[in-house]
Amino acid sequence: MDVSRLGVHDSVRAVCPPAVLAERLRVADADVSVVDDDVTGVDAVVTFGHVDAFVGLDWVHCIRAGYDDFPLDAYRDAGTVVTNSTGIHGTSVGETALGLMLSLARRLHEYRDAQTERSWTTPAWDTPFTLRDERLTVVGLGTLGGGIATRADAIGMRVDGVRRTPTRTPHTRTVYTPDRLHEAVADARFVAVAVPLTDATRGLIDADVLAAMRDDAYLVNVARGAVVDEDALIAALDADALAGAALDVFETEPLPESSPLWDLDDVLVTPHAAPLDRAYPEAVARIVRTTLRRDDGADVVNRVA
Ligand code: NDP
Ligand code: 7N6
Repeated sequence: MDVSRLGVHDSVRAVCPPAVLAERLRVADADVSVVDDDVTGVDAVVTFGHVDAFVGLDWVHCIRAGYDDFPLDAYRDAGTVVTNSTGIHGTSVGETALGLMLSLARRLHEYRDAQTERSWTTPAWDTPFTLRDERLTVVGLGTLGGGIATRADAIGMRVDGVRRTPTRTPHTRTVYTPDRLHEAVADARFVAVAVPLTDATRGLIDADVLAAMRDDAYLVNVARGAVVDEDALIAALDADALAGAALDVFETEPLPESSPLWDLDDVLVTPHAAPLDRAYPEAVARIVRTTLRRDDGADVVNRVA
């Protein structure tokens, strides 16, 4: 890609200081600067979020895997190439999801809560369990789902998955297509959601899917809040039709102070932080540098528009 002036948009501060990412990109053959919403001085931007002024630039690189809030048709109409950062979150989100499942099974969150009260408290004898041999269904088996499946398999969980392409992926036993979602979740102790937010996945985990899950099952959502019907989830938790949940993403972010999710014992709330990692800027920079070096007309990496 022939880019001589590359902007790093302020919004990347959601994962690292913009200057840090700019520094990583300076090794590329382009003039790199940190920019706000005024992008008149650059040909391309590396950004966390969409800004209308980006439409019409040569290239916009999103430092996230999810680009559901980017108006792709507008970018296409303007001839702006858009790329994303899928491929870099398998280890970080995989480890976070495993950590959340371990906390729920081994009751680690309870111990930390008790510690803040200086209270030496053990749980009811029959609440802790081990993840070994427990069933996990991962909905979406790409970078995130693969990262979760790999780590769950490594500690002896029995991993199934759901994706549109009906082929098995490493570390999974059975792969279901979305039309068999109810069957896929029915026996799982954990259901981990790792699909992109699209028209097909909005509200995918609805009241019916939650009802198809075991009463002692936990929902883990590291994808996008709107993939899960949050009211239906809260109702299922209130009715003890689910054991709990670990949620990194929400329909409204930050999660409003009034949300009942904050107060539920077996709900772990993390602030859309599952992939945070000091290595994040370098991982993004590797993708961007690869595309910057392409002058052979080959497809740019991770192109979504
Ligand atoms: P990938 O493109 O690598 O994987 C997406 C997977 O979802 C593929 O296995 C795809 O398989 C499957 N899929 C797509 N549509 C459906 C559907 N309708 N039903 C079932 N499966 C489906 O994306 P990533 O793993 O990199 O990221 C996934 C999403 O996770 C991102 O779009 C983003 O929204 C979110 N994310 C959240 C993070 C966080 O901070 N919590 C961090 C990173 C990502 P197939 O094509 O065969 O269906
Ligand atoms: C960074 C989150 C993604 O889609 O939502 C994530 O990649 C990024 C804090």
